Amino acid sequence: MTLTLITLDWVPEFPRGFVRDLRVRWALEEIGRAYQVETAPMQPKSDVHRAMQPFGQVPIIRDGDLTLFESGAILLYVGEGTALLPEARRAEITQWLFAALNTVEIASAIWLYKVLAERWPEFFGPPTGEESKAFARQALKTKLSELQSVIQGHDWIAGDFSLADVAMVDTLRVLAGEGVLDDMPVLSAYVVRAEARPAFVRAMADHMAHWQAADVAMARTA
Ligand SMILES: N[C@@H](CCC(=O)N[C@@H](CS)C(=O)NCC(=O)O)C(=O)O
Repeated sequence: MTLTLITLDWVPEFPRGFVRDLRVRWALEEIGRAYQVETAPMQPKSDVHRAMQPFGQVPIIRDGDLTLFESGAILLYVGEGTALLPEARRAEITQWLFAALNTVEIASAIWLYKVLAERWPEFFGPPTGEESKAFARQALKTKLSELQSVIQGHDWIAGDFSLADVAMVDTLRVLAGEGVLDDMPVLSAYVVRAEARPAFVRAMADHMAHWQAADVAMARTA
């Protein structure tokens, strides 16, 4: 069955060569898997696009009945059972995949957005100052309201409570603490619901006890 890769119908010059469909194309080339390409409009985002990717982004793949977004999840999926994801090294490869996307790409994005804002303020907002902070906050709020639409009417993000909720809620908690979710009742309730889980309560108690013990140990050596 031919896999379908969905990318944008158009982007300006500057991201060409770096749009994340590239990493999916690359993996598919490595494993010799044929694919066809479809496009989703860059602007305005279509309902069909958002039904596949709630943030209106790419890449997305369709493989039979399955539609999948997030480049990391797609790489894991297409790598399954191939030389790109040998079973013996699955955990290690997953670790480095997350390191790429969550550690290196986050640091890269923090820097890159400042550079891009200097070059193209019309796309990325002013590079510094309060206006820049307001622009970043607005971009974040857009993502959060898209996420809110996904969670609306559900307790958890993907069926029953799962690792996806552990990761998503722990990412949202810092924003809740900063008041960013104050006007987002669905996300606020999602965080509250998750934090009420006995496992979360136990984990948090142990987490805080650990830091308390560290303070005591440090005070002893001071
Ligand atoms: N974490 C996502 C990021 C996706 C992403 O940022 N996609 C960009 C292209 S590389 C996009 O679709 N931008 C258009 C938009 O945000 O409107 C992934 O890895 O798939």
